[in-house]
Amino acid sequence: MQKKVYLNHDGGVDDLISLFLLLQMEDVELTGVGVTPADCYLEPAVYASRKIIDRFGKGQNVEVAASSSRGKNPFPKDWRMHAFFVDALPILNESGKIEAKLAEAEAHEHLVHVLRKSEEKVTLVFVGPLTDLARALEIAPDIEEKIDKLVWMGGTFLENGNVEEPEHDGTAEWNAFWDPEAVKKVWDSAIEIDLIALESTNMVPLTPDVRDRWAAERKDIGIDFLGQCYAMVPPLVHFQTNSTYFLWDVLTTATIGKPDLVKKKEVKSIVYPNGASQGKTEISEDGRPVQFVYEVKRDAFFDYITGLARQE
Ligand code: AGV
Ligand code: CA
Repeated sequence: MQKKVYLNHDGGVDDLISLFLLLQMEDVELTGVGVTPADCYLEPAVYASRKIIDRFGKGQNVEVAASSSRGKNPFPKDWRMHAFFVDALPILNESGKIEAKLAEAEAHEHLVHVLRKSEEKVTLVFVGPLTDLARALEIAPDIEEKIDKLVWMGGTFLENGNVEEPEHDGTAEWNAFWDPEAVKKVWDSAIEIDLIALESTNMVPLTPDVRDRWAAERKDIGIDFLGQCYAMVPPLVHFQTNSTYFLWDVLTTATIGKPDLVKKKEVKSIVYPNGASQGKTEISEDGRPVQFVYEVKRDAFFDYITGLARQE
């Protein structure tokens, strides 16, 4: 039987690749996609999503819903531009038309509709901020029982997160920082959470050897798509900077198709909803349980996503 999955992403390169890879997983039924204008601009991210479904969805019928959510702390513009680059790739524009449907509802309402009409429980994959889930829970608390679990790329228990912004102490991860109150709202629910935090994503940086491998196999159209997308973002070469790219969301998505790529353990965690540490997640006895991913089989992960991408 296929596992039902709903994806909410925020239009980065690894977000759009996550959509592409979910569409390739045979044991996954993708029930819908929401797009949050956090680490992207909304319009190109929605277009790119619909074009990826058309080009690589093998006829699957998946609706895309645009989010009306706005975060407290906006992402840097340079990063948000990536969605324009992916949307403009010739491979996504060859047909000259878009068939995948744009939902009439806003993304948080769309999520409610999809969950309410599903007979089975649905796994939520959020690879951006949690705003749409928090808003969905607000207007429809009944959806909680339809959620199998939430698999979220976000947070960290490390001393340093990846936010480098004025008025912040640097302890948060960006998806949590964009809307810390949404994280709090979700933390206060009873939803089971798999947390793919920076501890594990730090183990899968984009490196030149990975790019070389995709370049060597570029004759395959799916691998070429990976290579083209990851040509837009800076790899880890000599040292890590604030812009260095990791496969954050792709690791998160890969745990859906191949859970044994990672190791998890239960920890209890709280989140700081405001102040200089806003968005910081912390291990605390007073916290709620999360299944924390702390280790990745790095080579097996890259083999898995490369194999999934291959079209022939
Ligand atoms: O914090 C990681 C999240 C992931 O969902 N995003 C990127 C991934 O899609 C924000 C982010 C942190 N550092 C970045 C980010 C960077 N250097 N470039 C682009 N986005
Ligand atoms: Ca993201």
